[in-house]
Amino acid sequence: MDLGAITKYSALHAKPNGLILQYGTAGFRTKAEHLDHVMFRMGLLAVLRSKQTKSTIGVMVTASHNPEEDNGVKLVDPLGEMLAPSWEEHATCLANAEEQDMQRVLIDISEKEAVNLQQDAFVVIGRDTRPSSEKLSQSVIDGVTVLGGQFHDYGLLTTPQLHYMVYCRNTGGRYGKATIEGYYQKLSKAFVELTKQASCSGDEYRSLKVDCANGIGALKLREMEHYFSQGLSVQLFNDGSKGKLNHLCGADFVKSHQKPPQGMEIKSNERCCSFDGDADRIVYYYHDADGHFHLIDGDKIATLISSFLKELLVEIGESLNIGVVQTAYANGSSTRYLEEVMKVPVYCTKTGVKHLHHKAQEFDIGVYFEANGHGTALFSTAVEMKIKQSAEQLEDKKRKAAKMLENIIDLFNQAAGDAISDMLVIEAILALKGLTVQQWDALYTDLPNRQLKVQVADRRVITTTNAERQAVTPPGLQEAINDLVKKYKLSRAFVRPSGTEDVVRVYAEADSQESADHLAHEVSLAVFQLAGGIGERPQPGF
Ligand code: NG1
Ligand code: ZN
Repeated sequence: MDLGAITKYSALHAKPNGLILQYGTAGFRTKAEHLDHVMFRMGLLAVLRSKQTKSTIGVMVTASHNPEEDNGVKLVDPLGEMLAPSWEEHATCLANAEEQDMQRVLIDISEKEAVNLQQDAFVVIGRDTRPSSEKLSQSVIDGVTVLGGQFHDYGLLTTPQLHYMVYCRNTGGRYGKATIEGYYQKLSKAFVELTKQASCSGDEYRSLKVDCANGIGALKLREMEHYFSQGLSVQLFNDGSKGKLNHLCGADFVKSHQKPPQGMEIKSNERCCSFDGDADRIVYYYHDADGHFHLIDGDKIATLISSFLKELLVEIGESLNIGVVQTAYANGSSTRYLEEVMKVPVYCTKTGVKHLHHKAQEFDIGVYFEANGHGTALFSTAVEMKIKQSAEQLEDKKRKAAKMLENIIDLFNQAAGDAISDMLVIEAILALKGLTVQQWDALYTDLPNRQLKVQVADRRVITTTNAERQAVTPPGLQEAINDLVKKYKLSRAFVRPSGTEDVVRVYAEADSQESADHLAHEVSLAVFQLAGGIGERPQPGF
């Protein structure tokens, strides 16, 4: 380590005094102007992690669905996963070290993790379309270079594309080529082969409106469009040419407001979807003939996908174990449908895709989705081999099903939830099954629900257990929630501290929207009273 050079460069990316940030579920996220030192230091940390794992490490500069003024950064581990927990702690320590302590913290991390400093390091970098992202990713590069790491800057990428690049580079090219064309070709080839099997044709099945949140998804979808245009025609909205990133549009807006994005004309029964700002989330929706808006969230996406995979397995005659992984935010109707009708086992983990991803790896086929539309399906290597063999050996109908499954395996981004990849999977399944968006929506009816936020002095006073479905502290809160839930039919409610915002999140569902709204409000009041609410008391009405 050239300590002199580190000190010199670090001073050019000086930390504002007293600023404390936490590496949360999605890395660091805050106002862009506070992040320069964090970026430089994450460049340093990525080099250490790369040396330790003897693998390529990714650094993504994005704040996903947050407002345009925010930014963020997260590190991507060798197989495309989120950073290992002990390194998240190192990231927090390094980001918060005052200028004079930074070197010591860096040396401490190397020693604790037994990093061989002589080892080569390679880091790949991607960024979203925020005005602040280019300069911030340059600060990451400064950090990488000052520690002697090699790097490749991919420039503008969706978050899942960066995960894909990392995965490809660390699997010797077996998974795919670590280039943007490699990504487009791999996915499009699988999609086009898959949709060739569909008997239904016509524009109804083959056209889709996409709200790109004025983000990177628009750029990448436009580049990719002609690769898959024989199977699907996409019409892009909120493509960044005028509107502001994530403002009144995008998957997070549509999901949380349960209404369509601005800037998109929707005719009745047209199939529409929204990406978020870094294109790792997707939700679908449509207007029915009466002009009512219907949201098809991550839970219904998981249901469509897992049902289809199960059907294919039955056709091939393979009894592989398939599991669906959700969080406490999954709509109760989806869990019931999957378990009771589909007979697919469902598991609940804490919020944050790393928890879902981890759990999904326990199955031959693990489908995981957050209700907000972030998810994918994972296939074990053994399953992939088995399916490839079946596709060679089986006869006629079985062979066709095995071929489809083979294409689906290629189409899913195994490294991360990916809006583009999920969109193509969904479009293929709808075409193959001849399902309209309304028929898909009709699989089950969502229980009305409401999500609220409560401001408290210190959200860490709330601790939870049972995959965040029960509060352990503060004392009395869970009892209060239990009493409130009893007042409503088909009801459920829970609270948890957000990992990405300084708020406590409240979720409630019940047999009617009115009940869900009331319950959510009453639970908010309980949080406000028992967990140190600040500011104005939560008011009823939304
Ligand atoms: P927090 O702020 O911890 O609730 C949110 C989402 C997560 C996940 C992360 C990362 C909800 C309720 N929470 O986390 O699912 O996507 O952001 O972006 O949607
Ligand atoms: Zn995102």
